[in-house]
Amino acid sequence: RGNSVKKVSIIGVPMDLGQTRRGVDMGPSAMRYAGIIERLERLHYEIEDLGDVSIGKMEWSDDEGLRLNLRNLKAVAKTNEKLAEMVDDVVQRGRFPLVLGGDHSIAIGTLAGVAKHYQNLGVIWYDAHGDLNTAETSPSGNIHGMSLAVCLGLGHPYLTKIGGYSPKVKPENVVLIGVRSLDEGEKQLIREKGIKVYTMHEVDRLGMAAVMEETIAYLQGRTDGVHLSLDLDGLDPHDAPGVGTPVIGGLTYRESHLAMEMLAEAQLITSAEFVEVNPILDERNKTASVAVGLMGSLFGEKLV
Ligand code: Z70
Ligand code: MN
Ligand code: MN
Ligand code: MN
Repeated sequence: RGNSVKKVSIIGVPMDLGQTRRGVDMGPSAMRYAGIIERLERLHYEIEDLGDVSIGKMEWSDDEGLRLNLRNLKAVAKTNEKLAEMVDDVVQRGRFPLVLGGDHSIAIGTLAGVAKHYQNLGVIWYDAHGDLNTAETSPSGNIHGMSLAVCLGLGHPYLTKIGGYSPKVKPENVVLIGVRSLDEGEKQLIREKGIKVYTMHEVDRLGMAAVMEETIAYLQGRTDGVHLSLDLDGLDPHDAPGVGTPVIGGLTYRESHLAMEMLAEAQLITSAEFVEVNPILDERNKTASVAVGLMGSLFGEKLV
């Protein structure tokens, strides 16, 4: 299973409506420019680039969304519906979906397309944040801070019902890694649902090798596929400066490569997305290059 699938389909999602920093819609271009296709071809994958999903336009008078504390609700929902259909088709055709964001609200569509193909999909959420808010708990109204909650079935039906079913994942099949910024409602939800979380505290105590060994053993035993949702802000801003919400004290470049290499070795991952690359806030496309390097490791690149 997992990365043994040698056919990869790339989908760009130039979405910036799930938050308020413009520029993250250029993430897919930046990662293509940083050489993702050549990188995977060198590893002997057969690559198909499906181009970019078209994004609904921002409605400056999105009164309903704002009233509900769900900024750009309709456009975000519509885009994720299209993404879900594309991802569904990719999995149907026996290929590995590699989704390039875009802000993290796109995980709603990716998981809607992937999860219907599994009885027990696992999710690794590699992120400084939990993205476990609902409209009721969100301090910002930004849907990118709610996408994991939506996939657990919590939130507005426009979002939770994408793909025609809900929930997409069970809380016990989710592992969060790199967390260091949670809102009060998110902490409550984590406790309530018993979601497995490796905060920076655990990463520092155990070391990344042990965190990944535990994560892999845990998910291998209970899932029939695992989606990797990697938010570049999980990394320290020193290594990944081009993100909308940098949080000091994050995972290093080296820890992140180790994590990807261990996932590759375990052949655990069946779909992946790399999100929140914002070239406007970046330094000479560093963050996109780091993202592409991590994809290289995830897909089995080795030094020797
Ligand atoms: C905060 C919120 C968030 C990403 C920031 C931030 C959420 N918890 N997610 N950057 N990727 O607004 O809900
Ligand atoms: Mn835009
Ligand atoms: Mn996120
Ligand atoms: Mn984040």
